Amino acid sequence: MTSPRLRALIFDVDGTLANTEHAHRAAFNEAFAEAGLDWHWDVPLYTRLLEVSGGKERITHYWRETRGDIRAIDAGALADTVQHIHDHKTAGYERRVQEGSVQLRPGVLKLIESAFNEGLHLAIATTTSPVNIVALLRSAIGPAWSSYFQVIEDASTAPHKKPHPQVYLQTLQRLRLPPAECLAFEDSANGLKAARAARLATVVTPNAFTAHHDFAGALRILPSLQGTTIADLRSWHAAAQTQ
Ligand code: XBP
Ligand code: MG
Repeated sequence: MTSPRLRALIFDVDGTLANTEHAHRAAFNEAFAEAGLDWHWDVPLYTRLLEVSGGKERITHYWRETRGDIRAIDAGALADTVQHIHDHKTAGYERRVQEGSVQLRPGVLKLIESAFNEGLHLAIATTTSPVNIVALLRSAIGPAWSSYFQVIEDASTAPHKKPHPQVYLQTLQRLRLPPAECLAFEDSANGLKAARAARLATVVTPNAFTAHHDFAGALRILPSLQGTTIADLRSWHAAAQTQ
């Protein structure tokens, strides 16, 4: 029996396509100040908070874990307040991306273009908000960016955040492909867990916020996708099928 062919690449966004978390962190802190809160997420604290996927979930987690006053607020008011803060944060992040403070990681654009030209299906599976994807890829690739991607699953379509596999399972369902014919690309332990739970072989490219994470189960752990070719991916993918 021949081993499954590689037919699709599924990309995480934050930390994988681009190092975005410095801009997210700045946008969170700006939103806290705008809301009159004395909260400030420095790099060490944000690195820990990134273990909670999803900006709204991260805010709620921080509020619940570190500021006892959350217990006095009813659930509806809490959700409204978190949504308000997150809306301001998303606007601040979008502005920072449009001002050019976020670039694609080395090798990403070349790999996406090569994969597209070789007829591989491309997809995005992220826990970030849809406006953040548009801002990043429009700025990095141009207005035709969405023509590269057949499927996009994000925080608006997959409410269960990584390490839950929902975003990957929904991506595979929409691609109409088995996981054995795909490769996932991630930067974090939560992302790797989500992809592996969907039975996807996963290439990990850590970054400064995730270098200390446990990447057991990764197909490859690379400093970046610089120099990675489609032939490399096909070879790694084929070898993974025999394991
Ligand atoms: C990373 C996340 C997101 C971002 C912030 O997403 O967990 O929450 O940190 O974006 P991924 P939002 O690595 O899956 O792309 O505030 O829009 O959630
Ligand atoms: Mg990520």
